[in-house]
Amino acid sequence: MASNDLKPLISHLYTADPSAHVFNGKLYIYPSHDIDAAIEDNDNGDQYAMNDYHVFSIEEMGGPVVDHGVALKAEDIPWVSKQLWAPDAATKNGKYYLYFPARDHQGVFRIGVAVGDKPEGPFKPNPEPIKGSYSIDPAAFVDDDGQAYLYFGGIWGGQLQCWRNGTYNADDYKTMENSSGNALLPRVAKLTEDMTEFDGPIQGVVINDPATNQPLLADDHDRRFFEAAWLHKYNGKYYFSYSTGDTHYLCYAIGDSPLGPFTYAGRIYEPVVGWTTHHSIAEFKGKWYLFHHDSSLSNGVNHLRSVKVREIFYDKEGKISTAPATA
Ligand code: FUB
Repeated sequence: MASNDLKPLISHLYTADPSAHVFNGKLYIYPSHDIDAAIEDNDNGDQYAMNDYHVFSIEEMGGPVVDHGVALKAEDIPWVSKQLWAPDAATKNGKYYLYFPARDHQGVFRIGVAVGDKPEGPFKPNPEPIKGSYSIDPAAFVDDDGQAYLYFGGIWGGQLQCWRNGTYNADDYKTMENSSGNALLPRVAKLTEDMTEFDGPIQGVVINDPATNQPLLADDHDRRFFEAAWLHKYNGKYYFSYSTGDTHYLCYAIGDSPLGPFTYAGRIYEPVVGWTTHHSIAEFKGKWYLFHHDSSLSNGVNHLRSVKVREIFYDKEGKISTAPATA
């Protein structure tokens, strides 16, 4: 189990799935806003019944966390029926973009985008989801050359298994994930210059086993992708990190291109209190941080989570550790 001694960053609300970015020298956190809708836990994730987003900011690590209030709510998004799950944000062309997954009126998860003039919002949602989008957990990455990418996907309740062939097949929901062969791949697509549509095809994000240089297998539950994609860049390399879901690890893989392939590189974090684990990684004022959540504040209620942060470190080979290198 990961250390649970960290204090939640936010304790007046339940928050989860923190996506952290530095905009204009300030650290912003875009989390899910957990609520108790009195729905019993199931593998479909119905208990995660969130219906708005708050944005938070921090001037100095360890200093006060400012809640900027509601930045977007479900009732203002025409295509959404329910479940505003893990969001992310990006900036380009002087605008700020909030990417979010939710179920449409047919119960299918799609990814929407909302646009604002300030990092904290408010954000105005586009009336339709991103064309061709599906599943959950969008994570945006803008490379140094200005090209933006959106990573996404989540199996089980996140419905990625319904999109094996690029079109929605509701019957595939019950298989939850591949039972043999290669693991289901997270997805990535380039974003258009205006950041609101996919530019080109959706591609699978290949995570290779370093021992075989072949994709990770479906039965490798300790290492295969489940949900919570995140992409960051360190020393010219691309780090793709994610949750292994039912084995509750945060893992990462390293590659030479934002489109992959990536090579599995290890675990960042051990299981926390609560079923889900979901994170982001950001550099702020010269230090690197892992933002994540656990359910310790709610005494273990899976859908009532709290965002936490801890510093992380890289060794000489670029491997990530939660402890400083000793030599
Ligand atoms: O918060 C709802 C879902 O739980 C997220 O989309 C997943 O990543 C998991 O944290």
